[in-house]
Amino acid sequence: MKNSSLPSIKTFGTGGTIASKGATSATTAGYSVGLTVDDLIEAVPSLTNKANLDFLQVSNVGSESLNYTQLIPLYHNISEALASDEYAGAVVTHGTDTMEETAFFLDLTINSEKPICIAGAMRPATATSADGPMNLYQAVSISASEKSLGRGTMITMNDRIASGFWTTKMNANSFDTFIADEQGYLGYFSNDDVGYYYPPVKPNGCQFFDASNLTDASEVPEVIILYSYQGVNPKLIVKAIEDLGAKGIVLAGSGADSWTTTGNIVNEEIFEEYNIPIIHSRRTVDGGVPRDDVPEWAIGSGYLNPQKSRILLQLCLYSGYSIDHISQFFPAFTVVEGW
Ligand code: DAS
Repeated sequence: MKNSSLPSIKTFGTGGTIASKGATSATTAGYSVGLTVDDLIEAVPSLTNKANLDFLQVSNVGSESLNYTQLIPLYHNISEALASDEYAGAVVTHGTDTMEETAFFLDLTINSEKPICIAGAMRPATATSADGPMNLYQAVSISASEKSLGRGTMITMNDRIASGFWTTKMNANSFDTFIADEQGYLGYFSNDDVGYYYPPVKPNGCQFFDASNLTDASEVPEVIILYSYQGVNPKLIVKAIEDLGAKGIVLAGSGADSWTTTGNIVNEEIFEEYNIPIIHSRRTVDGGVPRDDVPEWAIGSGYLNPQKSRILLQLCLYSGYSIDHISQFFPAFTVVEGW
């Protein structure tokens, strides 16, 4: 029975460590997904003081196994929930490994002022001091708060509220792993209070893509990320396009995006032959790609890391945009008018 004085929040389960069980209470690695979203909600009785919760299990896997096959239904289900008067916001429980990709995708495609909070955990539910229950509690509280309107998709873990657009998983093991070092946090959760450092604002470069007609993963063009290292094989790009059907390439270049001299020659030849967008991003964890570092036929990713650049490029290609048009969607490192 719903409490009419509380907002209703729809919670979507996708799997991840937050829904995982280990062999002992000391197990913090080598566990597997074994709980459903209703188990997670049931484990936090105080949620009933915050919101009326409905839930839907969209998938139940580690986030490394997620792709558009799960993301598309997740997108449609969230869009539908937020479009109805019934729900004030949405929460997604998710593995942390690719959480930033789902957050980025939803931030670009969900057309709603209502909040979406994605929460996960670094310890399985069976571990001593598991972080999942508090992260879920905070995510529901944040999505249920009117202060969260107009802030897009957020990642909420470890008392911090972070932008789904910018935030990256920085540490493979520690609780405090979701960080946007350059852009900072949006807010905090402290002693049952939601607080924001700024009024609602969308990040520069956060454009809306209409995915309402997107129904199948096969409709999303293939974009492949190539990773730089000393002696990287310059022909990988050829394989990616000719054998694997890539319609766009993201380079995770060294430093601020450098690629080998031979590789740059092959890349330019490939660009001339196939006329597909080649985005220069960086393998470094943070920082931007300066405009002047990027060959004139290529596109710099700005501050976007390779995995976020891939999603943005896929949405641009899905929307049928030209290369010139696509280049305008990538946030420039050099601040220009309109940014
Ligand atoms: N199991 C990994 C995942 O689902 C890690 C995690 O959730 O923390 O992403």
